[in-house]
Amino acid sequence: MKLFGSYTSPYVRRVRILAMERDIPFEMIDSATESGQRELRAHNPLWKVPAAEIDGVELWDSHSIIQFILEKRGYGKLRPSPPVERWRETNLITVIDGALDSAINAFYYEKDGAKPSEILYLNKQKLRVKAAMEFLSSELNGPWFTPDKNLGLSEIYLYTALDWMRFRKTYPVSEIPVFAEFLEAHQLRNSIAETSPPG
Ligand SMILES: N[C@@H](CCC(=O)N[C@@H](CS)C(=O)NCC(=O)O)C(=O)O
Repeated sequence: MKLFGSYTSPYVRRVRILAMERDIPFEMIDSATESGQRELRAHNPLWKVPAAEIDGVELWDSHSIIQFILEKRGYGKLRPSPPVERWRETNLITVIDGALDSAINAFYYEKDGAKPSEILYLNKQKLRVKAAMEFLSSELNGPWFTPDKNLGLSEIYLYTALDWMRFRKTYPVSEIPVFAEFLEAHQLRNSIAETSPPG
């Protein structure tokens, strides 16, 4: 697999983790470099990462890439979506993605000097992150979302979102015991430790 992405993106990291878990070798095209960004734009009309080329197929979203890998390779030792609670996991993933989209959006606007006190929509983005994270913390049972106590997609997505928020200081993850415990419980797993954001 050819994977276009940055080493800091939480969306890219979920794909890197899954690829490692399912033994899929991949070549990273670093979109943070000028040439990598040029290549990304030539492959993906949205200019977003991750994008991938696998078996001659071009894919432009972490969900599509992950579903493609799971269809080809199965879940292996990962926890498949629970049949009974399948829609609950779908909703958890929607909330994780929504929180991340808003947190990333707010992060870049604030980096460019925007102030939440002056831009109502920026303030709403930050409040949405807070509401989503509170919901997610209430859905956890220790470091797991399901009684299975095995790593599944929702746990991988939450881990990568929390670690990005901690890294970019966009949400006080370490001050929330349930999230701090969650990160600590999973941090030593190979695929997680080896994909940590740099620095
Ligand atoms: N829904 C997409 C979201 C991807 C996304 O937002 N990626 C960010 C990086 S973390 C991006 O490429 N942003 C570039 C931009 O907005 O200009 C996915 O799941 O892959």
